[in-house]
Amino acid sequence: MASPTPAPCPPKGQALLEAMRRHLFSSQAKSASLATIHDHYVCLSLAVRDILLTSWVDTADTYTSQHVRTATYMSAEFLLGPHLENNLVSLGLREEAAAACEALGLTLEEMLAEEPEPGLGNGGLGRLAACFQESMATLELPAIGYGIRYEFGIFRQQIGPNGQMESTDPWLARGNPWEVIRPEWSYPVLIGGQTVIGVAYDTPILGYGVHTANTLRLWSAQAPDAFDFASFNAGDYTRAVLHKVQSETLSKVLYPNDELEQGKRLRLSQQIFFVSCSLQDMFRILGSQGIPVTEFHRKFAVQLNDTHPAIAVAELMRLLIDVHGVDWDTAWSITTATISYTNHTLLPEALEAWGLELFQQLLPRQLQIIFEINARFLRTLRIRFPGQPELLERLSLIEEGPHRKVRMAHLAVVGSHTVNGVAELHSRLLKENLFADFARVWPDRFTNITNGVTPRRWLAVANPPLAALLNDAIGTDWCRHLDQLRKLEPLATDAGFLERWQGVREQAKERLAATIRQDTGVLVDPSSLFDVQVKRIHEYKRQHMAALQVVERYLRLRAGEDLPPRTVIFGGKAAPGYAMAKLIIRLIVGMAEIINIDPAMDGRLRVIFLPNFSVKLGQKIYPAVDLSEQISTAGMEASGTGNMKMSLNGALTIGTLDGANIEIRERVGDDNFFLFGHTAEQLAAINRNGYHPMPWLENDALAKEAIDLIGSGHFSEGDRDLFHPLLANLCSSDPFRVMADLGDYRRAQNEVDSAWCDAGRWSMMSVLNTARCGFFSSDRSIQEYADRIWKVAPVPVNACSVIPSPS
Ligand code: NBX
Repeated sequence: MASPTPAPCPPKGQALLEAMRRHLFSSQAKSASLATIHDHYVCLSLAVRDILLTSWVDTADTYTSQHVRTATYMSAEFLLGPHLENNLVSLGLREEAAAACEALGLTLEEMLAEEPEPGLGNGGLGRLAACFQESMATLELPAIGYGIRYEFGIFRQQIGPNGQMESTDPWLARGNPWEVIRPEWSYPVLIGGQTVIGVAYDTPILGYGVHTANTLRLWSAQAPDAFDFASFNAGDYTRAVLHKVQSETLSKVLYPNDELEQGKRLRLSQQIFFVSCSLQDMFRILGSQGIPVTEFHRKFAVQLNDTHPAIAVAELMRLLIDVHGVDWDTAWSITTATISYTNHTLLPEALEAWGLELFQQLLPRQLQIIFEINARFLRTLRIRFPGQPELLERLSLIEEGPHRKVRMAHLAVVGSHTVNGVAELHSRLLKENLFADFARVWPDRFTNITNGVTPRRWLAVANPPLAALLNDAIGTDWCRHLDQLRKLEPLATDAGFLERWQGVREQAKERLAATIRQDTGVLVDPSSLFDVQVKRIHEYKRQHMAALQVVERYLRLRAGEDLPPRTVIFGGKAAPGYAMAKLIIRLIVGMAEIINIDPAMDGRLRVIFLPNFSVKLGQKIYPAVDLSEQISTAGMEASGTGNMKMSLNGALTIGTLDGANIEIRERVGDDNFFLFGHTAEQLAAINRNGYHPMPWLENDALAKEAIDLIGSGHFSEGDRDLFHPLLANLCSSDPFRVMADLGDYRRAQNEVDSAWCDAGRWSMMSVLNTARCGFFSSDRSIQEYADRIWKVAPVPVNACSVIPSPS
């Protein structure tokens, strides 16, 4: 007898639509008539989640059954950005989702706009961690990301007439469809004599075009008991819940400081909290697979994302010795075979050093272990470098003086087998300056791995028209093998292709112009040159130098010079306590106010400060950049990653020889990059002779005029005092050497103006930037970490789940 013909499998869009309808009932408990846009967003996310769950479950099964070697990435920050669109692209379901939305009378854009962004990071370091998670999954590497589930992420920034205003970011207020709580994986952490419990919340990180879905495991703090019965029964209700409140404060909020260490008690508590939970979780995994603890380093590689998790060196020792009964020497070889450390900054103010008193109060046992590590370390040094007490003092894990401190960077270097910087120049300067003494002791411990960014989020998701053009021109392989962009090179002189290229760029610029109008009320001309500097506001990044340049342009235009139309766009958050950074924002806002209403500037110059720069906003900005401003003082920007995102999307860079700019220029070619400024070596020489900005300024009439105009209150409603701290700083110490580079910066900007006037040539240079940027994929960075540091190999995941896929 013939078997009945199976029902035709509905197209995936239809399946998504059905799943959305089902979730409206079963998850949101609503009928269509009551459903809000947010309900629909949640339903779409849950429908997508249902699909990716099979990969997630299969991945966990595969890793568990094959006892795979696993890389773990420990980071206090993961600046993930929204999940929905990224997951749709990874699953190849974006169009299907758009169709499903349409069938419900919605648009996919509306859904995407509803998603709150998990802003669990400050800037570069946190975003790098997120790109790396995605690349590890795409490369099918067994990996776990470990961090903190902050209830409040990076503050929201609003811009008023007085500059930046901060408000909290309650990103979890309406729930989070992308995470799964794992109460069964909870661990106690003893901090200052009190126990806090860390509960795991897991988020799947999908690889692109593969069946792998790795886990990002973030810890949320809970009190061991909801309340203290003795106090409760005695009627003291506040006291009864005191410990609960104190404990849960631990994962409440992300510290909003970028590259500044404040030495706060809560911060050290956050560090030990997430590090201890993560290490205990690794021991649990070992145990569950029947692997002896002495094999820890064979099962796990642990990467420290800067020194925030450096306490892991002492904590792993403690767990091995105190909990698992391993002897010191074995524990030390396991620890140093497991841990490696990435440094992300040379700025001295970012170096973590914890006062001994605080350390003793909060983590007495870990401090004891640090002293023992130090004693043994100094003993070997005394033998190797006899009669050099200053060297020992410089290398010690403890900073001596009236306020003795634990140097976390030293702990990280001593406890690691490998230490890396994040771009060639940065890694060299680490060896020559910050870690020069350590490089003498262990020259082979130091290496470089240049940063990268994920082409999925930063090209496929952020710039669909460009992605479509690439697919059409060179095939679809670029998304997994970014080097394939090289195939574009011959097209850089193809008139037909250049026309399409320009069309794609215009679309992106129109889209950004619409966002600018919505967010600031200012109308900008999409055909003007979009000159963009978006990143954290910091003096070393020199947003004030770009601002001075804008004032100069304004003066030149007012004097009747003919310059091509520009829209200068700034964005970025200032740490709430960083007065100078906030003053820089205030200056840009003041300039924008005056310039944008000046009829003489109409059609020639616009200045925009886009509020609340974030991953989401970045996805709209990067594709629309003509000129990428990467103008940090040479030697100060460890790498930069915004520079890569912009160049990848076809922007030309104006930049100094700093961080990864150097490597970008090497690859895109010096004809396709506007270079200016002193090199790190030249600046070092200038510093040795004693730097003063005045001689530079005295020879520069235009710069003087610009500074005087700012000082006159022109951009501050007549207030001559407002910008005094900024101008006085520039004219006296000028710590970031703005005056030394300003003249050459102007020269390079003039070159930009002339190049822009030749639209055909500009497009060609734009294509070549994209074509030659393949190196800056985070897939390449992660491949290097996996091969050279972690020794972790890919483990492909096959679809093997017994749970049927809903489609
Ligand atoms: O890390 C950034 C660097 O400034 C960028 O150049 C680099 O591209 C990026 C990724 O490697 N650093 C960063 O975001 N933060 C810190 O380096 C940091 C260090 C210590 C600290 C706070 C922040 N206490």
